Amino acid sequence: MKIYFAGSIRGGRDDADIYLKLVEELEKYGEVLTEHVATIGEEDMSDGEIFVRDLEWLTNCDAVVAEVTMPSLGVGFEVGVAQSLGIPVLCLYRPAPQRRLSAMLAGNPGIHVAEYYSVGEAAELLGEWFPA
Ligand code: 6IA
Repeated sequence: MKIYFAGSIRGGRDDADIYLKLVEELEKYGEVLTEHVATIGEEDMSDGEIFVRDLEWLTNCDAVVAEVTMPSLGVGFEVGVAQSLGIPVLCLYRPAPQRRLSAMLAGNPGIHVAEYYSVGEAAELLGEWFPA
């Protein structure tokens, strides 16, 4: 199982610690192609090279798990591409009073949006979503 993990990079890195823990959980279910989303440092790649590499991974993965709490243009784009390719998408979202998830995800019947409040809860959701 090749898993594409999507999380905000230029949209903001406030949730980077959570991405790291989610990637650790995802490694129980398969190969995570995009570990760098959790561990990112400066990469010696142009934006064009990043786009081509990520699209190659995205089009060849079996599942996408996107942490969508921190709004990110890149993550929204990746979710849309995956959906149009028929790749199963799980979006993990932490609700809070001061924010609302985009209707393009929250109202989208073609993807699965799951709310969570702790990494433990997210881990349970992953266990339910991935085939045993
Ligand atoms: O719009 P964003 O930057 O928040 O988009 C984040 C999403 O796009 C992630 O899920 C990644 O898969 C992808 N992505 C965007 N930028 C990069 C990147 N930049 N490296 C890898 N994937 C990326 C490297 C430069 C970084 C040091 C700022």
